[in-house]
Amino acid sequence: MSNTEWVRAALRDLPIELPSWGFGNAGTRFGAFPEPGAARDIYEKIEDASTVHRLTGASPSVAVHIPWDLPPTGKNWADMAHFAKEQGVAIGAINPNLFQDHDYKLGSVCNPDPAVRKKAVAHLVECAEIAKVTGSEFISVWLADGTNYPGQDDIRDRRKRLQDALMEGYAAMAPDAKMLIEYKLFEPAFYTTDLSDWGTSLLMCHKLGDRAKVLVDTGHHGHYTNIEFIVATLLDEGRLGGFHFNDRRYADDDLIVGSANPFQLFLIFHELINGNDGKTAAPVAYMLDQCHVIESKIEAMVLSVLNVQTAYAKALLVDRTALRERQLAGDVLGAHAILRDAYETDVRPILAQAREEIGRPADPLQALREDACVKERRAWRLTNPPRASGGGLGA
Ligand code: PSV
Ligand code: MN
Repeated sequence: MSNTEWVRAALRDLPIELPSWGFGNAGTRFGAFPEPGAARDIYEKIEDASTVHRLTGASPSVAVHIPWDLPPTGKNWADMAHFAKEQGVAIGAINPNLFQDHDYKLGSVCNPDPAVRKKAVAHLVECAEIAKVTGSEFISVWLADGTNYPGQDDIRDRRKRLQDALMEGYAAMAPDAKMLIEYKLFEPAFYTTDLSDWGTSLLMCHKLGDRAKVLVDTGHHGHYTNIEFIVATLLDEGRLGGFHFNDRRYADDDLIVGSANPFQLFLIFHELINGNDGKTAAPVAYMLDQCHVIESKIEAMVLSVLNVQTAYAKALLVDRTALRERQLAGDVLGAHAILRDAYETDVRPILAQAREEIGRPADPLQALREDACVKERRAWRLTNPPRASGGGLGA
C-alpha cells in the first residue's frame, strides 16, 4: 500500500464516544455476573472511559444517562464535568432516562395521564439544563413509549403528545445544542412503538427544527434491514445525527460492534464517506451503546473502538473513482469487487502506525492486559468504597 497518511489523518479525526452505562455491572433478567473491580459510580465510569482513551486516543468523551449517573454527592454536574476534564475526557451526550420510573408504565411523554407527561417533560428540560453545565452538544432521546395491545391507546393522540413534549425539550436547549431522536422497532412495547423507525423519528425532527436529527442505533432494526441504505438516505436529507454502535444477532443484543457483522459496519462507513466529501466520514456523533454481561467491560470498549476504526480504514480505502466507472459501465460484479477489495485489505499496519504517531500503543488490547494502573485500580475498588468525587488513582 502506498502513502496512507490521509487514511491515518482521517482515523485520528474520528472521535468515538463511550457510554458510561457500558462500564458498570449489568445483566439480563436471567442473572448478572459482576466483574470484580468494575466501576460503581459515575466517577469510576469516567476513570474507565479515560483509560480507553489513553490506550486508543480515539474516545475523548463519555455519554451519561440521567439519573443513572447521578453523582453520589447529588446533582453536582459541574463537579462531574470537572472530574472528566481532569481525567482527560469530556462529558458527551446527555441521555434522559424516561423509561424506568413506575409511573412510566403506560409511557412517558406519550402517557395518557397529563401529570406523567408533565414529569417527563420536566426531565427533558432538566437534561437540557445539565447539558448547559457540562458543555454537552447533544441531548439524546430514546423512549420506551408504546402500547402492547390493539385499542390500548389512540395512536394519533400519542403522536401529538410526543410532538408537544419534544417541542418543550427542544425549546429548553442551548441555542447551539442538538436533539438526537433515536428509534427502535420494538421493545419494551410490542404492539406499537411511538418512535419505531427512522421515518417516525425523521418526521418528528421536521416538526422540531434544524437542530433535531435522527440517531441510528445499529441494534434497533428488524433482521436483514439494510442500515447503510437508511444512513445514506438520512445523510442525503441532512438529518443524520449520529450513531449508537453495537452488534446483534437476534434483537437489541448490545454486543461489541463489529463482532457479529463487520461487513455491515464497513458498508455503513462507505456511505458515511460517500455522503460526505468522498474522503472522510460525515461529521456526525459516533457513539457506542453497549452493555457487557460476560466479558471484561474495559476490554470490550477498547475492542469496539478498534473495530470501528478498522471498518472506517477499510471504507477509506475504497477506490471511489474506479467504483464510479464500474457503476456507470453497468458492471455489477466489477463494482462489487471494488468494495470487496477494500474490505479484504489488512489495515492493521495502518492502524498501528496511526496510533504510534499519537503516542498510543500499537496494540491497545495487549497494552490493556499489561496495564499496571488498571490492575491497581481494580484491586483498590475491591477493598474500598467508591470515592464521592475526584482525587482518584489517575487514568
Ligand atoms: C435503548 O435500547 C437504548 O438503545 C437507548 O439508547 C437507551 O438510552 C440505551 O439503550 C440504554 O438503555
Ligand atoms: Mn441506543
